[in-house]
Amino acid sequence: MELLIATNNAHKVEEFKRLFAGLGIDVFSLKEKGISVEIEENGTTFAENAYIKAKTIYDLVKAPVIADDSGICVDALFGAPGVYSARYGGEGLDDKGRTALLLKNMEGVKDRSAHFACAICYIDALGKRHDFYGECQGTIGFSPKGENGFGYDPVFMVGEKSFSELSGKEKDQISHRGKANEKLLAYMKGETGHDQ
Ligand code: ITT
Repeated sequence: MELLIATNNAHKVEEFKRLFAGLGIDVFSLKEKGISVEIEENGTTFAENAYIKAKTIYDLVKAPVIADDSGICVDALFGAPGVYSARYGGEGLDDKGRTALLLKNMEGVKDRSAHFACAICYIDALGKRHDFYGECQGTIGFSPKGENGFGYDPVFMVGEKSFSELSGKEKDQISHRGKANEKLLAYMKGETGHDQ
């Protein structure tokens, strides 16, 4: 089975390729299939945005697609940046800039609890939509730590370590994306009648 990942984020592609490795599903990125589209993510929930991305690409290829919409939700910031994680602080900022802004907005804040959230939308070969969701609880650190991962990983602490201080495989075992994907794989296993 071929599965297309409807994302322009190379880090997500890398994580999904790892999560599907050895399961008999050939995972392709949009780039690998020569598809280049800017999709307006105007939903207000992770699930809505994941569906918008998956449906846009499904309509182009009419083949199985998954999309991921994810972000970091900080309790003391009333859930921000949340669905706006990729656009936090506006267009001019990169991962480092957004992370620095988050740390600035958390200056002097005692309650540092936060979670990463991930909605995966799978549209199957027949065009039917399936939604999966995963979360990972943690805290916001006081400075960036570690070199691995992407986005807010350097400031997202799970215990003593940031996501960026974990190996990819260690992150997969506890991450929001890993958990949502586990549910997707369990669904696919039922769909095909064998392990995926
Ligand atoms: P696509 O929409 O093309 O998939 P994107 O990067 O714009 O790519 P989102 O709209 O889902 O993806 O935004 C998610 C943002 O949340 C992402 O850019 C990161 O800043 C952050 N994020 C999500 N998952 C993360 C993770 O595992 N580690 C660190 N940051 C993450």
